[in-house]
This record gives sequence, C-alpha cells and structure tokens, in this order.
Amino acid sequence: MKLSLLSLVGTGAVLLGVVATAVIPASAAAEETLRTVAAARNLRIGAAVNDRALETDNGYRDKLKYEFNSVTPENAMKWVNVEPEPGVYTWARADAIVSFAQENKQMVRGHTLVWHGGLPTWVSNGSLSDQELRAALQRHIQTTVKRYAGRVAVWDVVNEVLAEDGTLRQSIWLKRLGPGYIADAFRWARAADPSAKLYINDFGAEWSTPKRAGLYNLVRDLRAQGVPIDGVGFQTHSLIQDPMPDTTPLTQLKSTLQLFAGLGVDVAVTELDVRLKLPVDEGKLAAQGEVYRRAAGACLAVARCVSLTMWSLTDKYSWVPSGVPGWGAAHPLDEKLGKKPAYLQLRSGLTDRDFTSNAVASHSGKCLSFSGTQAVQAVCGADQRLLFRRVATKTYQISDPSGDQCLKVGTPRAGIQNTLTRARCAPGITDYQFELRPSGDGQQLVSLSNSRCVAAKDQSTAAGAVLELVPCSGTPVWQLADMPGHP
Ligand code: 9MR
Repeated sequence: MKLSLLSLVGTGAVLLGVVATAVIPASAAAEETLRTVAAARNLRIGAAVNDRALETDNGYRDKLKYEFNSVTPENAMKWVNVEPEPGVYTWARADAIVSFAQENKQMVRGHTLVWHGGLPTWVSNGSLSDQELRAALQRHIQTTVKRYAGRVAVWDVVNEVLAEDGTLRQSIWLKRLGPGYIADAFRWARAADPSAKLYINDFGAEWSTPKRAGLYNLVRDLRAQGVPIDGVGFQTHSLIQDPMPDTTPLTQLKSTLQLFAGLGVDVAVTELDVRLKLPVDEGKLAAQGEVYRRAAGACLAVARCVSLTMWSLTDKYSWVPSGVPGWGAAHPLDEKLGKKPAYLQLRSGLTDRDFTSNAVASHSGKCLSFSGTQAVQAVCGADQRLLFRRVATKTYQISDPSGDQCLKVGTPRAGIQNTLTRARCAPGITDYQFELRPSGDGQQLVSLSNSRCVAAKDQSTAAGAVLELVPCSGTPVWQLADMPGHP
C-alpha cells in the first residue's frame, strides 16, 4: 500500500523524498488491529468463541488473539454443555477458553447462566418439581460463577427474559418459578463472585420497541429493589435486506444505549452481527460495513458503553447459515479469515476522531493547501499538514493545524456553488463540513453543502492549481496517510 502510493507521487527525487516522509506514519510497522484501536479508546472489543475452532484452527486462534481483548464463549458455558447430566460436570471446553483469555490478557464475558435455551434435558423435560428446579438453578449459578470467580469479569446472568410485547417471556423459568427468578438469579450470582459485573442481555431492544420499554422498566424496577444488576447487554443481531426496514441500520442504537446508561448501569453491545440475504454482492457488503461502523460509533459515543462484542469474528464459523436459512456472511472476516469491508469499517469506526495528515491528491502527488484565501494544491511538506476535526461520523472540518482557518465552500457566484476558499472556522455550518468517503485506495472529500467533491481545476497536476468542487463520479481521490484506521 505504502509502496504503491510512492509510485504515484510523481517524478522529482526531492518531491518523492518530501512526500515519503509526510505520508508514512511512524506506526506503519505495526498494523493497527481492532484490539489496538479499541484499547486506545478504553473499549473492550470482543468476539464469541467457537471452542472447537479454538482447538483446531491456528489462523482462527491468531485472529482472536490479536484482534480482540474480550471473549465470550459462544456455547461452552451453556448449561447443556457444563452439566449434561445432573451432577456430571464437563468444564473442559469452557476452561480452555478461559485459559486462552488469561494467556492473552483478555476479559471474559460469561454466557449465560439463565436462559430458556441451551438447557440439558434433565432440566427441561419436566421431571423436576418446582422446588427441585429452583434448587438446580441456584446450584448451577453458584457452581459456575464460583468456578470462574476472578477469571470471568462479566456474566450474562439472565438472557432473553422478555417477550416481544415487553412482558416477561413465558419460559420454563417464569412458568415454574414465577417472576422472582430474575432477582434471585442476580443475588445468587453476586454472592458467588462479588467482583463480577452482572448483566441482563436481550435482542430486539436496540430501537424503540415494546420490548425496549419492557426492558427499561424491568431494569429500573430491579435496581429500585436493590437487585445487584450492573449492566444491560444489547445483542444487536442485525440484517441488511432490500428494501431496508428503518430499524436495520441501527440508527437508534446510540440513543438506546444512552437511555439505559441513564439508569446508572453499564451498557454493552454483546452479540453484534449483520447478516446478508444470500447471494452476497458488493452493495450488500458495503451496506453491512456501514452498519458495523455505526455500531462502533454508537458505543464509542456513550461513556458507559464498555464493550462491543461480535457474535463470531468470521463467516468460517457462524450460527447464521443454519440458524437463519438463506442468510449468511454476517461477520467482519470472510471464510478464509480475510478482512471484509465490514472489518475495515469497524476499525475505522473505532478510530473515528480528530487527526492531522497531509491530503495528497493521487492524480498529482500535490497536497491540499491554501494560498491566501484560495484553496490550492501545493508541493507537499510540513506546512501542508491539515487538521481534520470530526463533527459527525465520517464528517470533518478541514483546517490548518491550529484549527483557526478552515476549508469552506465559497459564496455562490451566479448560482454556481463550486468554489472553495479559506475562512475562519465556524461550528455547525455545512459549508465547512466534508465527508471522507472511501473510494479506490483513498478518500473523496465530499462537501456536505452540495455533495460535490474537492478536486484540482481541470485535473491540473501543477503546483498552485486552484481547487474547486466538481461532481464526484470519477473524481481523483486524496490519500490521508495519517488518518486513524488507515488500512
Ligand atoms: O451462536 C449460538 C449457536 O451456535 C447455538 O447453536 C445457539 C443455541 O445454543 O445459540 C447461539 O447463540 C445465541 C446466544 O447464545 C443468545 N442470543 C442469540 C444467539 C444466536 O442465536
């Protein structure tokens, strides 16, 4: 990538030297991973772990290790897998995940203690009396939480306890033990490991649904009763389809996270995936990337959103094709563990913040700069470094490093809005705002005022050529080598 960039930047040895130092970031040697960028922002980035793949697939193990600082056993801690027969414990697969996490300094989210699914038949087949069932649940919670005390930092104590209409789900637990089972479960878990964070986890509450209202009221009431509940997990299983329903792009995730944080609990995205209706095409993969980016942005925007977990890191091991026939390709890495647009978007969503960089036009090797009040392209150097100040997802003000003088759409002349000027920066005005839109191996700089792209007049390659706004199709792109998350 860096090498091909150098080959683009022109002929003169001096120019090549200047651009080379300007575009290669000091950190180029160590490529940023989801883990490094998330850690830099104090966020736990996690993945559900397929225990069989962990055992057999080195490539998978490496991805898990380098890309994530949190893991959730996808199935290994479910009741059916740890106590298939009464009193017969089979911890090996869960233990393997916890050991792996310890070796690699990863947090473990324990999943899950009380659920209507993943039950051994001796629990679900009705052979236990109500009293025996309650005792079995208490023993299950205490045994499991104690075993991993100090090693599992967070537990999904209760999972999917709400119905779509916001009332409690008519599960075996509600029917046999009554609604008090939820408070009991949290209290038993707290007693078994007072240091673990205890969560309620559910799906379909990421936007304004009756279920979200039910979940909100439940958490509020439990807290008011002094039940030890520390967090709310939003599973965030999502999908891309055509036409897109309003809820799909997760436009309300941020406000939902904020709403629940207002109850004084932590919040987390616990099972993020974005499934596609098969067959896959480029458009769907791009739309999927946007949803991953949005989820990352939503969590980062809410101080109490402490972790963001993918429900599988790769299409190679996925619950989707069998769980939702006709759908698939839901995860950030493909079946060969290669990076999909979703991975790149997720990473850049995690790094979306102010940065300084040169902006090198790929057609000319010259840098976006100013000459007086005129926006021009100039030979690249330290004076051409620009501050990109984030105002919204992918949207920036572009200014001199002091943040005083900004790139701005010029006053329209004879109704033509194509000029660019330098002006004192002003917040909240779209004339000063540009979207960085990935294109080819760079970014288009798209004016929020008129959706046109920044380009040298007549595609000039000359130093000093004036910059203007032109229709975006076919516009040369800009290389922003120091943009965070730059692939
Ligand atoms: O991904 C899990 C799949 O492998 C299991 O067969 C299934 C049943 O145990 O559970 C899947 O994970 C679910 C999670 O535990 C709770 N939320 C929904 C997840 C996807 O179905």
